Amino acid sequence: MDRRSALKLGGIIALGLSLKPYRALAQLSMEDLNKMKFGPDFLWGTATAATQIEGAWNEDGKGLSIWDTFAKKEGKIKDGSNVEVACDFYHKYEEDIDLMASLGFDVFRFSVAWTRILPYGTQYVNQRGIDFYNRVIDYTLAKGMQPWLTLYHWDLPQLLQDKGGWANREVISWFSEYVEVCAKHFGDRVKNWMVFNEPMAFTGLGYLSGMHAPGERGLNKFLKTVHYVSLCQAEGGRILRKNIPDANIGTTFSVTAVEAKDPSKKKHVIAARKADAMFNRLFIEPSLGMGYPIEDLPIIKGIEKFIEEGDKEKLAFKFDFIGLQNYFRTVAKFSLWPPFMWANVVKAEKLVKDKSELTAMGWEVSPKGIYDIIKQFDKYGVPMYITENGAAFEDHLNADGSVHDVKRVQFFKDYLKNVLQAKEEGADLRGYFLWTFMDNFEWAEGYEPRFGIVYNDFNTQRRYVKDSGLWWQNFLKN
Ligand code: GBH
Repeated sequence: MDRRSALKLGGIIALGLSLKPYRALAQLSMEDLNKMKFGPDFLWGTATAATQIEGAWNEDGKGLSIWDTFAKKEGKIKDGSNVEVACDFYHKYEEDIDLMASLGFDVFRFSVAWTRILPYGTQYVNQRGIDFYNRVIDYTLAKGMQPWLTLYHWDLPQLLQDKGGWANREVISWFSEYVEVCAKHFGDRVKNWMVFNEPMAFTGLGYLSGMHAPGERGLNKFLKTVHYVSLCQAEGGRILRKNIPDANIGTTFSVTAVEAKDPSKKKHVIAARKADAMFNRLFIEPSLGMGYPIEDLPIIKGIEKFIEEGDKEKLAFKFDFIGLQNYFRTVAKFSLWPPFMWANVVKAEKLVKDKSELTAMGWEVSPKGIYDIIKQFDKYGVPMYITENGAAFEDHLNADGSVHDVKRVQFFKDYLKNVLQAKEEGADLRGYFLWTFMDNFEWAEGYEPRFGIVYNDFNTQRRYVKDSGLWWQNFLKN
């Protein structure tokens, strides 16, 4: 190649680099991933959920949740496991919170099991359930961490499901009662609240695809749950505000950066717009007073028949923050299946060169996706936290108690660099909570996928800090 064409080529490459922020990121050295770069007030935490860790499924007056019953149905959980014991956090919470604190986290995000507080769903309050969360909250505070409380992480009381669950409009009063009880008992010490964990996931997987509890399928039922859950989302916010005026109130969303399979083809672009409306916009936009994204997602038009007078106003609530939960990006394409949607996602294994680039969940490692989705959500103008981000990889526990989870460490570094990039470009991002503290019950996947920075031996319930946990400890002490 002569000098002139070499220069020209260099210029083209340089232009490519300057246009793509992610390319530039590759030049960041490891030392650049310094905790202080995120700012002195940025919060670092670990996240968990009641059903996934607590166990003690029928202890101290707890009622049955839809996951207690669903997990015991034939063929619902991949490894045939259930949630009776999980990580036994119910009895081991002191040890676990000690460990979290020793790793250096500011925040412990956990969820309350509705069925410990109100075993029958409504009315009778179980004091022993209240006592348990009081112990967890007090211990967290005593260890110098902030408790961040999720009200609902997918474990509806079975007795309420028997009456239709989230597809029954009465759920608004059931949920309101539950929120009120939690606010009254915990609001003096808990100042950071999340109403829901991923409404799209528990309505979509629970009432549309049927892969999660309660395992129902059907577009109409799903649309009902979308509307009633949206009303509960805002109502939950109002109840918290009324009871705890100084609370920081939010809710969390599963989010994924959506790209078209071929951006030059209109049919794929339209499919991507639909996928984005479905996965990312369905629950946040009504809360902002924007209504449902029906125009970009015609398949949900049927939701209108469930909207009653006065609902439009009730859907809105001014959240103090939103929690973004991100694992992978999505590539969408035109598709004849499913009918009326005419859009589907490209399977992750088709996006990668080989399987080693997938996590144990079969998800594509796609760090730039978290940058893209933060930038997209920043446009809504609400302060943001990453309330979940992490990965499952196969782990091996060595005889000396070590777990060399190299891939997980790399995953966190790559995603964090992209989070930092978005923050440095001005996104209103205030904290990052990883998913998750220890290996736990991964819903329909059972106990096989390990997401923890702490390894759990489910036979002995012994915890072992993985290399990723040590990496975090080092990063946080900086
Ligand atoms: C989170 O779900 C959960 O909050 C957590 O409990 C879980 O353990 C963790 O991640 C790891 O899986 O819109 O219906 O098509 C995140 C995984 C990604 C699952 C988005 C639902 C959307 C399904 N979610 N996905 S849907």
